[in-house]
Amino acid sequence: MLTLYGSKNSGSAVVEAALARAGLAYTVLDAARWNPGPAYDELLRVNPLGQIPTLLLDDGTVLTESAAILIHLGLTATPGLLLPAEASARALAIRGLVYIAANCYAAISVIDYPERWCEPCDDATKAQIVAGTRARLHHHWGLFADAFERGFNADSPGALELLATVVSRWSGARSHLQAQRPAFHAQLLRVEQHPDVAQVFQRHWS
Ligand SMILES: N[C@@H](CCC(=O)N[C@@H](CS)C(=O)NCC(=O)O)C(=O)O
Repeated sequence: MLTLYGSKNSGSAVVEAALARAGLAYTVLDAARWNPGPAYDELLRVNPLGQIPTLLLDDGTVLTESAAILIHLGLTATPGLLLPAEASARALAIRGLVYIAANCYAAISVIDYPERWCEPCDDATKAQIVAGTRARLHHHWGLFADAFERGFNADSPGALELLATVVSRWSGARSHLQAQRPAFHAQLLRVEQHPDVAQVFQRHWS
């Protein structure tokens, strides 16, 4: 049985959605930095960064980093389900997963914890970091839409569609996309409605 360290309304939603889509059994251990206690202590033991999603495989292997987790699930699930079977399309999907992790999810981490990125750090500096990172995040999403919209498959979502759907919910990215890239924004809404994942997303976001 796979164990997912996660929390409502967090990035663990994407791994739950991928597991649901692949029909893989898992249990969730409710753990997060903002919810200190024994479960968070256990998360810190397996992932010293204390970040979710963290996935514990059957053999005890610890997987962190949402893109790595999704690529692993894509390689082990039914071929073609979470990662495209065709090599060029798969390469593009892997590029997109790493793009989101490196350019969008990482920006969210700066916005959530600006004090980690300045020394010394006063409130004005933190506010400047947050404002600049948020603007850059929105720019990154616009470029993502331009590069990936054509191959985006909202009606049969794989790892890339699921990660884009979850990470774009944060820091005003959806409003930005709705205004600047409305067709791509509509695709994200369609992914949320897919019957394999709709319940997972409702549980996280209701
Ligand atoms: N690079 C990680 C980032 C994960 C991450 O930042 N998760 C957030 C929750 S959505 C978290 O646990 N933050 C707590 C922290 O950074 O201390 C990934 O791609 O999975």
